[in-house]
Amino acid sequence: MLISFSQARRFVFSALVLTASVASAQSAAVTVEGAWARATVQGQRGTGAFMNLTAAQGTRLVGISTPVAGVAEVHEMKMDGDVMTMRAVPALDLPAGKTVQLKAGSFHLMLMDLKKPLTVGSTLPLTLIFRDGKGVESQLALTLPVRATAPTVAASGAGEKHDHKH
Ligand SMILES: [Cu+2]
Repeated sequence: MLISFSQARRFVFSALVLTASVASAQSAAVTVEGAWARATVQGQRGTGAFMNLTAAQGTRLVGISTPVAGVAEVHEMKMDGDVMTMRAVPALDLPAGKTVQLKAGSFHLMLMDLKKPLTVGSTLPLTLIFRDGKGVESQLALTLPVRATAPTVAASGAGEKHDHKH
């Protein structure tokens, strides 16, 4: 009787600790602005997602996940001579207070092996995974609008030129 009571207490206590640590991860949070994913055209299996991220405290974006894509990666795109190339990066630094733009032609989120077409006007769930300087991971769940082009406020004219097929 006594043992089960103390076990129950311990369970409640650890549940409280867990809740508190999640809350502090969220308050150390990253502000997301202008998030969107690019709609696919027929036959297209990969696309990009874009947003502006501002971390209150320095952290790193170490991964993304979404149920709509078999593979979801943080990508970097840059010119290699005359050729635009992109590659997965293991982590993207988000310095404290500095807005990092994920946009076409630069860093972006790459969704590949899509399980269904992304149609304009729909939404998709996407989770950002961060790891702070102490190695503590936190997640931020987003719902991204699917659009044909970048929101005009994002002023990302390069988006129209970027072909995201792999
Ligand atoms: Cu890419």
